[in-house]
Amino acid sequence: MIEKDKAQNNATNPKIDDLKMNLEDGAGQPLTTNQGLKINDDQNSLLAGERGPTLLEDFHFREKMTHFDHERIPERIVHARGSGAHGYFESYGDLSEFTKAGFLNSKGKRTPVFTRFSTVAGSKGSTDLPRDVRGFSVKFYTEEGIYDFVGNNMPVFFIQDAMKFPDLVHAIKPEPNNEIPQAASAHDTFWDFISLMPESMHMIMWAMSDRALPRSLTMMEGFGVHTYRFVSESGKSSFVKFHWKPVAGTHSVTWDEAQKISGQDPDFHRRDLWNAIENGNFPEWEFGVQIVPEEDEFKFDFDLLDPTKLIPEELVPVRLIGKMVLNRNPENFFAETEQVAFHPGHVVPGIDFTNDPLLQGRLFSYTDTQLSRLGGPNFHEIPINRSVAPVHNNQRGGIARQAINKGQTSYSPNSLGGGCPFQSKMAEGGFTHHQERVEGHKIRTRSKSFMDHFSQAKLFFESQTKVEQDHMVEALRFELGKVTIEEIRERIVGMLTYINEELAQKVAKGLGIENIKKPEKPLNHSFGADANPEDYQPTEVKKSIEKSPKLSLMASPGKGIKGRVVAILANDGVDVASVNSYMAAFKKEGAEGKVISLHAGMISGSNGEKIKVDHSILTTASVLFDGVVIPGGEKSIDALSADADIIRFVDESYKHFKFIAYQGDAKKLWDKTYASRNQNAKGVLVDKSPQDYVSALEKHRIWEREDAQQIPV
Ligand code: HDD
Repeated sequence: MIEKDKAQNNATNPKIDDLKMNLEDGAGQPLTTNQGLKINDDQNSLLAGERGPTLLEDFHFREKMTHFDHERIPERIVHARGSGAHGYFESYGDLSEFTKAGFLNSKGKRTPVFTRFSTVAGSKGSTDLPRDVRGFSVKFYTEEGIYDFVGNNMPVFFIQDAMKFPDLVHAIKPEPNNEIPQAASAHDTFWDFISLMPESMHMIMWAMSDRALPRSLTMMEGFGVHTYRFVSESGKSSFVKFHWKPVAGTHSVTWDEAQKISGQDPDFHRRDLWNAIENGNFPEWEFGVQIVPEEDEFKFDFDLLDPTKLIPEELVPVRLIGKMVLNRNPENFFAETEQVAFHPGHVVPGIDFTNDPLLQGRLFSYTDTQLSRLGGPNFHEIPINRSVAPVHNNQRGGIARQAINKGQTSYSPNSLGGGCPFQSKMAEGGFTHHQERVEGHKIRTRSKSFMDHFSQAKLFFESQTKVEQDHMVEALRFELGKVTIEEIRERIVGMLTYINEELAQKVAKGLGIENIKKPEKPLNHSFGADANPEDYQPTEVKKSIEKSPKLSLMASPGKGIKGRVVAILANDGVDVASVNSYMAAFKKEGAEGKVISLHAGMISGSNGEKIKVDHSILTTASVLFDGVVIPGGEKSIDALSADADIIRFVDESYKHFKFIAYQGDAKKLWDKTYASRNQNAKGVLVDKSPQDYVSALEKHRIWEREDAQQIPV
């Protein structure tokens, strides 16, 4: 533990110190019951005679079995599948001009964090690689209490009002009659709902883009989605949108890869995050804010309170204010990653809410859901959820209460307890809500300023590169191709015409829809029984900017190749010097080379030196790597080129636009691939240095490879 602390520079992480109180380590200890009684036999039940019935008296058996019977808790209703890690946030400077939040107000100030990434629709045991939004939650253990950032890897949402959240989730989850499909949006109920809710179309564009298929949890952005408020010490309020920018850049995998990864390694993202941290390649994100002065609230051609809209970075640049480093894996998945409870309503002085009706609904839902998921109102006492700032109040009792609250009084005001615990003045850090003036009639409605449903969907699509647009067309063809009801497909394609005619045409072609019906109003079917449908229909498309290049995933390639994993194909007789030089080049950059061979164990290089095999070809696949390198060595190449799985490995890497390097004799292997039919194959490095390969890999993929899709694997 102490070793680990040193390596991870965590010696001063107060949350890690706090968690140590609850660490249990059975190493070198006798086995006991939960009551501390030493156990003599944990192998056999207590029987009446050698072949007799088990006795009810067997308290050890009963205790062990009862605990086991209750080991599971309800999974999260959404975001059930997740992976988490500890780390710290370091502030770049002083943001007190805008917010009094202490953790943002001095250069170099460190705050412990626990971060959980998730998929949304799938169950706890589902694959990491569905086409889905990813959750991005960060618990900041600040000196002023817990601040939870609860966002996604996409900056907008499907719906504008929390009232629709149960409907959205019911529509996307497996269908209730047969519980099919798992972790997928490609089914009738999801698209039925969407086809009646044009407000979803901007988010649909994001969900059909490569953002929904991240290469790694460490290579995706995070967004707070809603407009929040910053409040300064003097009470000045500004609007703020939160961003996380991965230092490793934003990268994705292809849909063909994603589907294959789901079979080869459904834990792909979880393993990748875990390994990166264990190997000391700590993932990093920069924290950014878009700040809008209060007086500019109505300056935009969309409503800042509408969570289906983003503020283009070209209009309000993102100011980077700190960095998050994840440097420690949890000790125990259940205790930490499963039991952590996030809530957008956990704020500290200096951060406040807006009237975004989606956010307002969330402020109710998150505590409510923990009551059933974590079993009662004391979930804040679970070690991972415990604040490092002291907690004192008059709450008492409840299931599994841990705190032993002293004293006679548990009410306020009191005189018997000396008035304690006492209220803090604002100047002493007491939280006060921003005094926003509010007036209006009590009505169920949606603001007219929320009705421009298509302009940002259009902006997003038209800001993508050609490659990304093609992927979106394919995604929509796939998703809608799985929809069995023709009218639903037609409705969606009709809606696409409002975003981009060409997009609609291409999707229609893939679905065999010959006559696209540009749908007449009402397009939106989500309004009350007595409402005037006209009031709820999408309004004219507005265009304050034509393009927002920052919306392309490819706009942020990052620097270096940290976190990438490259396959090195080698067998007995391989050129050891070459393997070693690639390995060293990758390690130097925080990436990994993995030796893949025809068998597990060790292989002997051309000079007799032994090399450890990481995976036999039987246990791995090209989709689990970022690229492939084939060093020379006659004997090695002879054996590898006679193996069909190895040839497929290289071809599949080619199909997925990965950089391939081969050396010397390895040409013989390359010549056996389909890919080699193209004399001018792009992204294939022949007899180049490891450094050349590293530089190429920085690009992640060679999307310019026109013939990639033609590889028949
Ligand atoms: Fe939510 C979990 C993100 C809308 C209700 N949500 C949850 C998690 C993330 C988000 C990242 C997982 C937290 C974790 O790792 O434990 N949710 C979002 C974002 C939204 C959003 C970015 C839109 C901007 N959510 C949303 C609405 C509601 C909820 C409108 C309900 C009114 N979300 C929940 C929930 C969950 C949840 C049911 C499930 C488990 C949990 O809260 O703790 O309460």
